Amino acid sequence: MKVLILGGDGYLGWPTALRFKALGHDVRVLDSCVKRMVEKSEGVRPLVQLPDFGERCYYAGLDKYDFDLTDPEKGYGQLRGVFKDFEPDVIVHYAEQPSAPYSMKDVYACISTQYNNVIGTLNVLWAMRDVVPDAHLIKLGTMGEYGTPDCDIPDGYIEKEACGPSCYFDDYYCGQDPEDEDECPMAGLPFPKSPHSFYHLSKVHDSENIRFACNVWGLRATDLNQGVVYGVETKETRKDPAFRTSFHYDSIFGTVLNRFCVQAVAGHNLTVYGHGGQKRSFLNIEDTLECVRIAAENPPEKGRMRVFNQFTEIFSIIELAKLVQEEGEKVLGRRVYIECLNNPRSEQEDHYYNPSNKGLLGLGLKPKVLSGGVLRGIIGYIDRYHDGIDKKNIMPKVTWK
Ligand code: USQ
Repeated sequence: MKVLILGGDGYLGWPTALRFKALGHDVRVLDSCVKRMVEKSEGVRPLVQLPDFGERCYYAGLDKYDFDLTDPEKGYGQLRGVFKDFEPDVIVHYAEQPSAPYSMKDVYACISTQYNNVIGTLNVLWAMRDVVPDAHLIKLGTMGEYGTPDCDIPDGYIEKEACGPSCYFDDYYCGQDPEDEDECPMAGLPFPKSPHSFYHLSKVHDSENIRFACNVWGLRATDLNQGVVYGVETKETRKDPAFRTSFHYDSIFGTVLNRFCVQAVAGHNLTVYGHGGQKRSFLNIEDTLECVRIAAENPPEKGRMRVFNQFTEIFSIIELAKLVQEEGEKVLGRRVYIECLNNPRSEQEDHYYNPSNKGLLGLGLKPKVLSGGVLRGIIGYIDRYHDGIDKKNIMPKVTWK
């Protein structure tokens, strides 16, 4: 397959490119490196310094494009040129601003997040329509699109089994008695969204735009609603120091489990926001690559935006902190402390949470779970680079209020 990775310089885009190349596919990567610029302006950096984008592509033998696909004058035209030149079968789209706290920082960061994410995706959709209408778009969405509703969360669309006592709508919406066991008359409609940041909202807007483009232009797409990713390396990034990926632990770009592992190594209290009862879905970085591979090898039919919830396990934040505390004390040979901070975000801390991931499991995903030495491996890796930890970027600085 010809695989084009948009956002190929990032935490997930880079190892995805290496994985598809290792599988024997023809891979090219595109990135504007805007994330590296934002890191500088925010005063944060990855744990381990990386070669620049051109160098790492050269070492890895990957052809690259480095322009901004949101550029108002040239973005769309350049993307059309890439599609004409390479004619990708699969376009994996990671080229988005990935941080919820960044999007909540101020009006400029919020607008640049939504502009970058929504406009970038629109350029991809239009260029696909015009040049490669049969290609398969694999778009990274987020589990945060759904929020934490008081009901089960299906793979993107309301299922016919949604009717019955646990129905989340009342008869005001669908005209059906909620006690009825009949098929849900709203089956097939997108599941309602209730995201908890302007970043997560940008992904909701993307999903709607992609679904519309599939409906009216007959494109095909997979929207991967991904949970919180953790992990430091993959089979391919381990092979050469130049292949390492961009691992963040700061309060802007670091995700929670990665942050807790770094905090344990740095001798910092683990920063649980609120009392930590909030539950999230998680997956290992290896499983991100695996899910994208599975999606690529099993494309949907034309005219359809398929949705998969992409995660393997569910934890509350306090559960995770306790796991890191326990494993950290064993690996590091000293006490690890947990601190419950005033929650800087606006989110429910006690809630029902039962999302489905049956779509990807049904296509053969074999989850790599957190137990069984995975945490030990992550903490051990971080400990080797503990000199690179910048402790002043650990505490949260952005609040939602
Ligand atoms: N949290 C803490 N302490 C911390 C950091 C986070 O308690 O030091 C809590 C947050 O309050 C939140 C949860 O951990 O309840 C997850 O926060 P996060 O920063 O790990 O994840 P989030 O901001 O939701 O975003 C991340 C990625 C994003 C992806 C999303 C998947 O940055 O790109 O889309 O995870 S999900 O969370 O399922 O929407």
